[in-house]
Amino acid sequence: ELQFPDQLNCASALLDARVAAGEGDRLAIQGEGVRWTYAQLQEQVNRIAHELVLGMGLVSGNRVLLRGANTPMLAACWLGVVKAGGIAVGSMPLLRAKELKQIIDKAEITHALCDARLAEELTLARADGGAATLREVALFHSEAADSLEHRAAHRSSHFDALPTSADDVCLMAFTSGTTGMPKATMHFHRDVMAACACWPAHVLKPQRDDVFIGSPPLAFTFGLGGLLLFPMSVGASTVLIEKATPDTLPAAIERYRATVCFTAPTSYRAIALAGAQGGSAAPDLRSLRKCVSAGEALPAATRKLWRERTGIEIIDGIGSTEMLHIFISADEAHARPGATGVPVPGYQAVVLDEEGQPVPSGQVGRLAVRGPTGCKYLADDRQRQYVQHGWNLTGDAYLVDSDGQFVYQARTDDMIISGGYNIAGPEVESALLLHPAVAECGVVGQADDDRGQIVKAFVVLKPGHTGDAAMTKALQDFVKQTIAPYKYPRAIEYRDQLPRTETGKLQRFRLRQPA
Ligand code: 3UK
Repeated sequence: ELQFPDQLNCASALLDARVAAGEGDRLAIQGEGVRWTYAQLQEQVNRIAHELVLGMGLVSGNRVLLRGANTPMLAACWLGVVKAGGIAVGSMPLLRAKELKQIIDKAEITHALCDARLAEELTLARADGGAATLREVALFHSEAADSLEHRAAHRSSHFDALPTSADDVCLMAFTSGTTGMPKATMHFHRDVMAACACWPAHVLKPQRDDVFIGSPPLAFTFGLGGLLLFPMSVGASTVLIEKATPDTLPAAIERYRATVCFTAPTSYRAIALAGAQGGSAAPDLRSLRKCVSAGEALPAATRKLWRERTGIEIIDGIGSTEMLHIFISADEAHARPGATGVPVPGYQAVVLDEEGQPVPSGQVGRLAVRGPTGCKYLADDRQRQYVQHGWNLTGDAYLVDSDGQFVYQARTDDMIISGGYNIAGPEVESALLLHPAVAECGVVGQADDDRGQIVKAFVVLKPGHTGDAAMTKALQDFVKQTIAPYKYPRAIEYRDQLPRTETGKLQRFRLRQPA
């Protein structure tokens, strides 16, 4: 049972505690042209907190929009907002004015800290009196005299954290919202500390000398935990780079001698495949010690490719914005290809049928979890569907196998029902990815008069292969030999690339729409 004091400010508990423990000289954050120790980070955070309170009139509980690609400055803003008693509301860098306006209205945002290079969409969101709750905006990464850096530089580097209570909200994270309006999930100061005390402590087991790196935006809780909160919780350091794509991440790992990497399954696959072609020119990834995958299911073929490229067994984990971070996972020693793992200590998980009763092992049902973090939507009717009897009902279909391993099937609304069979698209994808000609693929159900739905695969081929009838036949035969034959894709369409979110998730709803 995790115990926290009634008065708790997580930014202070993570940052000030390090400096107080005499670790101020240790490296905390690196980025393009930036290398801050914990003491330097604390100074910057304190100046920003002061500017928020004294210059921008922030009071406890105000919601502050954070907008920027991953940089040390964005991280300092997150900590400054929370230390000042505000609520940090992240936003994905690619969001447009319309989406920003929705977030500002929904979360009743009063203040914004925004990277000057991304200011345009925010300005557009405020045009014609839009986003009216937003009163104060400060821009950073700008030379202007009124930039956040300049304003903060005049403020004191000492700031006592607001004495927030453990169950004050400190973070509002928006779900990606593939259907309907984005939902805002709320998390308390205690949730942040609980997330640091569960999965990292029991599964990742980072060390003080680790150098974290990766691609997920800080606006995505996978990135916020993996690239900011978890390294701080052990006094390790983190590297925040703006564009961590499969093209740039390997070179950054080499340059910063990173030891712990967080990214999505497709990114591991793309890096491994490029490395296989690059020969001796491929970046040196030997500094890596631990690699974490989340966001979507990790195909067995990707796990294997990565092991061949780096010798590292990927740590898979399922987490969600609602639960804050990872709740089912397996460390390197317990990793099993095709399975996500077992509940992280502190969490319980069960697989339920339509009536909410646990299903026998081996049967597919809806995954329900509970633990020290959980779902609390901001003003949303979907709350009572998501949380029932204390259990968080995820939208994921899972089964538990005879070893007690949780095996991902599909999003419950992505299950393909074809000729009376339930078919999980990701299983067909995993089979296709084992074929040497396939670079990437996505499998969805396509309406069909005869069968209700048929399995349709969208395939990106590796260079040097052609998507012709012979290839289609070869891929179909391959799937029939790899998994139960009835699951084979009756239709295959070739694409140059697949639609993905900023977090690396395949956008299946876009594959389902006619081109
Ligand atoms: C899917 C996975 C299979 C699953 C997230 C780690 O992805 C995160 O949060 P989101 O709210 O999406 C949650 C949904 O994504 N998913 C995530 N990880 C896995 N499916 N295997 C996995 N390992 O459908 C889940 O319901 O965007 C992940 C930490 C924090 C996060 N927010």
